[in-house]
Amino acid sequence: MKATLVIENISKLITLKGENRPRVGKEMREIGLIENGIVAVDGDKIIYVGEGNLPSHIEVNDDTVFIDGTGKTVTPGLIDSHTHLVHGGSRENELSMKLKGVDYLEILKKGGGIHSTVKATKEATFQELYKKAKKSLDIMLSYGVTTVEAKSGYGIEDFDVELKQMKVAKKLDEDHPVDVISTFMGAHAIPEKYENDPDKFVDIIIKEMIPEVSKKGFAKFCDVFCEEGVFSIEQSRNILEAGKKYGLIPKIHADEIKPLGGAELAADIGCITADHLVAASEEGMKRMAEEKVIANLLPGTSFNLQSGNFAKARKLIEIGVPVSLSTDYNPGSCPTENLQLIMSFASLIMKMTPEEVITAVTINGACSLGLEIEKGSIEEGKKADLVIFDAPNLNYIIYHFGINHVEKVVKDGIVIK
Ligand code: IZC
Ligand code: ZN
Repeated sequence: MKATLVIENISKLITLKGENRPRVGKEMREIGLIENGIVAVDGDKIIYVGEGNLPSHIEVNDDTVFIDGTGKTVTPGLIDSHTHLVHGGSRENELSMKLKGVDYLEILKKGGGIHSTVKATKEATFQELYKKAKKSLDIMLSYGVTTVEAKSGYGIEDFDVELKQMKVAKKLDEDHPVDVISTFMGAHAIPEKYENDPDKFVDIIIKEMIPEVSKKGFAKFCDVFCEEGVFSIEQSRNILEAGKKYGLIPKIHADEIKPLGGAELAADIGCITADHLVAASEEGMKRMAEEKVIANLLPGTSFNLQSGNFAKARKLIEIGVPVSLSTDYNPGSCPTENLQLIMSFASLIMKMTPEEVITAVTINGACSLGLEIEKGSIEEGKKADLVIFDAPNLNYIIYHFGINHVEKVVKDGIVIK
């Protein structure tokens, strides 16, 4: 076997080696650390992972690229499994309202928030949306992210805008080194026009939009913003069940602000992830553990909303709920592409250990997107998506917060930076 790329003398090689399923409980602290590690790649696949030197069956030649990992930490490519990547405009105009104490749901109720991004996304051309999202993907990649989930949801009643967002995500997946996985989230806000009859809008999503998205193959997942004043538990259930019938895997924005029972619903339906969970009930969390629904936690959003409330990560891990972590990158509640900052928040604020944090953004993140067979760990046969951090160990990356520790990213076996 011939290697096209070899990373050698790696001080801390974090493999996440293990079964291709969500890691729970103490498994989230077993990161498969190899000191003085070596990784060999052929094309876009990992062909060898070990300690010390290459074994004799791995050949190298003049074309083989060598990288010295002395003093470095190497991890699988990071996975950001919850973003609202494709959108028009920005919402810095909300900052002064926020500083006066007007909260996220009040701004939304007044026709701002998501509604203002709906307007900006409608007004933006395909090219403008593409250019803006590409810039964000470039930043994400520079921070070590190699796979990103992207939700629609800024078209709401205007289905053509929903399709435009998903087409941008698809084109970026084709053009950009970062893999972009699409989620249909028509159920993101109640359009003004349906304020007095939201069930009519739910009906349109179920009968018209979901079948069309599925037919076009534009999305892998279906998501709903289940929240007070947005979509109720019953409406969310109906939408996600309809999505399931059309092959769209259910995800849910659950119990972010008000405790509606989103966690319980996620367990009932068999969602792959329930995201946010800041206000989730004890019963809901237990039900998620039973059904192995992944808790996709977004502490950057809690930080930015300044509510003082964060998801109970320690509790979730202790009762056996698998945890992943994401940015929730969006123009309102979390305008940052920096997943490393989110990793520090998860540890410093939610008290996750660095080992749990890296598990949450690699193998568990891959599971949150149904990609665990090909991604999320450094093992023979998996995709050569790797991050070389200029950091002596994992703790250093989490502790020295707010900056970018990435030295190089390897995507599909190609050295990017
Ligand atoms: O644009 O505010 N929470 N949806 C649900 C968002 C945040 C995105 C936004
Ligand atoms: Zn979100």
